[in-house]
Amino acid sequence: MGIRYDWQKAEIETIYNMPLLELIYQAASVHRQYHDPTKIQVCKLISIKTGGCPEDCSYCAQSSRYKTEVKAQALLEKDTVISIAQTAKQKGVSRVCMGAAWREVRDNSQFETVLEMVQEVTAMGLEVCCTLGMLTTDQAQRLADAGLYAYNHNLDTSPDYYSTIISTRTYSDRLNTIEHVRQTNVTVCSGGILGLGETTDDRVAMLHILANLHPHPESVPINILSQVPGTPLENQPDVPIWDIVRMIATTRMIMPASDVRLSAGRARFSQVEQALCFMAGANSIFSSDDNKMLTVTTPCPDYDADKEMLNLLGLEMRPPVSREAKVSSSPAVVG
Ligand code: SAM
Ligand code: DTB
Ligand code: SF4
Repeated sequence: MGIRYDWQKAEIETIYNMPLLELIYQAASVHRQYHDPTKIQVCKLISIKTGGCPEDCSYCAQSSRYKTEVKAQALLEKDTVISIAQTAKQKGVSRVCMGAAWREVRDNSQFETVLEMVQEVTAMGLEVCCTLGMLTTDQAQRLADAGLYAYNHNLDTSPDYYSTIISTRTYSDRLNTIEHVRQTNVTVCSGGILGLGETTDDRVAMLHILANLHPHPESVPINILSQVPGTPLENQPDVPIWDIVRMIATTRMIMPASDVRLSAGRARFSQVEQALCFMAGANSIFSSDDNKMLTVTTPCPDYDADKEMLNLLGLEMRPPVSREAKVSSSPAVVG
């Protein structure tokens, strides 16, 4: 079956609710048609600007509205970012994702510094991703000119549930930024979070929107809520592993050529649980050397521990590709 952009919500719901082992089997089969199943993309997150964000995302440690452990910091120095990227490269990481706790990109000297960071880390032969909040087409083009490989901007949940989680921007704002990135040759990274108190219907509705974007986002992060003390969602129950496996497998089935990233929340899972996620079609992870995702509130497994796990499972770290090679070869952006 080819790549489809006309998924009906009911079809996605049927896939999500399939008997679990059948779902994993089908997703594993689709995975093998579009990807080398022995390769896992390993990414490193760098929080280039931490905390003090004016948005009110109910899950986030970096919102200035909530009293969390995170202290607001200035933009990191370029050399600090380069040095973290160098260590990551030595460890076999192929993608570096720079995150800023901004509502939107502004045309100021900080943006100029970010553009230099993008240029220099790209020149090291790494794929660079940025997640800086909302941006205009012009700003997206400047990032593209600096060599940016991907832009991350998550839909997070369904349109109906969105305003329960975030009141300072709308779903359309999110879709608009994704559209602005699409007007350049930067690839799109967009997914969501499980564990916000959403229903299965919300999860399916989010996947429905992602799977009808044409082309599909080249990468789809599946985050699992890391309950941050001080945020409105601090007391949410843990998402069961089976929901995560279902979500990954469904994502793999409906966006077969995209990378599916087992993102925040992975640290809580055993090697056996993670192996199930890889079998269900996850082919990307974040790994670190400072035991954190973006902030201290969300642990991230260690480079060496991850290498050991990948070895054990017969998996290898995927090397970086250039944006031009990806754009011309990927079935996700053809047709
Ligand atoms: N400020 C930018 C934005 O919101 O697009 C970029 C950074 S933001 C931290 C990127 C994504 O991280 C969010 O969209 C959300 O999916 C995820 N995230 C943030 N806090 C999280 C948490 N506590 N647990 C799980 N995922 C989280
Ligand atoms: C994404 O979807 N997940 C990453 C990345 N994109 C930027 C972020 C996870 C954040 C975890 C929360 C924290 O570390 O505070
Ligand atoms: Fe700000 Fe992004 Fe956190 Fe929302 S998720 S509060 S926009 S850093």
